[in-house]
Amino acid sequence: MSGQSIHPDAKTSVDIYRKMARIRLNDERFISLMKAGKMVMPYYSARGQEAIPAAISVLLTDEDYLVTIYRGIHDMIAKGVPPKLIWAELAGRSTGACKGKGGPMHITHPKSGCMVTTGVVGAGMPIGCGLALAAQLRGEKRVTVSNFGDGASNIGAFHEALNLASVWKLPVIFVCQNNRYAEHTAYTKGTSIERVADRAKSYSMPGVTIDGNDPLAVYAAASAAIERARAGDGPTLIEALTFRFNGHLIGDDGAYIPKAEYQAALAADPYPKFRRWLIDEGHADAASLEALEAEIKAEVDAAVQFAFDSPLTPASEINRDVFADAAA
Ligand SMILES: Cc1ncc(C[n+]2csc(CCOP(=O)(O)OP(=O)(O)O)c2C)c(N)n1
Ligand SMILES: [Mg+2]
Repeated sequence: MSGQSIHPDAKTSVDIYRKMARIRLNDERFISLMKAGKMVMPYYSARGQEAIPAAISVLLTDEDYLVTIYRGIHDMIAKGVPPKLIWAELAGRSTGACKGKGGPMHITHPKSGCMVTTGVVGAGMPIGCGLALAAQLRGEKRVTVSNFGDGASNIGAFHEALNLASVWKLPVIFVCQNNRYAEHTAYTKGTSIERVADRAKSYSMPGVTIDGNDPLAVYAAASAAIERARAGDGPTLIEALTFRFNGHLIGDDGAYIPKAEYQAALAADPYPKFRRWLIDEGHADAASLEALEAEIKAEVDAAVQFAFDSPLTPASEINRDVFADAAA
């Protein structure tokens, strides 16, 4: 783990790990039920990227806003969207976060601050600016964390959003989860600049590149960015280097990724590494982490049960929540 100046204390470190475990165990169950034919959906696994939202979200409250993308269930779980509402949403049940009408790519849950999930690459960043502007105009202290991928940093909306956020000093943290691929295109084949974070210079804001697999590095960078946003000093761009372990979406065998690169990325798995660090630092012992994981497994079991015990969303719901004047 890197030697950063702002460290999470022992309790916060275990909280980060708990969030990482919750992300991982839910992700593994989604995939196993898909492979068993019990869930049918486009699923963009973020396994491998879990340290990023886990370490950021311990610094946020429910009042703070989250914007994320189709590969964003890890962001939602970390922010506090109850997994049972996510499971029911993915299974198309009326008890889901969006009554089963959003599916895996369009979940919102304002209660926990999860405001937008978009499948349109880059589209979330201007919306993040809007949320941040609303908070600024109301004189609220809340910040907006807007997540996106490396590919999205080549979309016009990224540049427009960063420019506006800087001009208006909006309380927003742009988090580029750079997993080295955009669909099947390697970073260097689609991006002209070596580091996404260097683009921050064009928009007069701090830009940092960090190891997104190191929760301590993420925590330190996010602390500084959140503090700056809350103080009214404006936005920050964080580029968190990471890797997605399960291809673009389930069914993608990753054949376009050089084998050595894949192996090295798997060897840098943030999950066992952080687990080892917690034990080495004396923040937890193996038995307590096993108990924590058993607790989360039981939580996943209950969420799966809740989803499959819930009624499918009826066709009569189709127009409700779509138009402001939809019939009750
Ligand atoms: C505006 C737009 N263009 C293209 C697509 C097709 N598309 C879906 S995902 C994706 C790759 C995005 O990669 P990145 O931003 O790195 O995010 P990642 O999937 O790696 O998390 C593309 C091009 C889209 N959904 N929206
Ligand atoms: Mg990517």
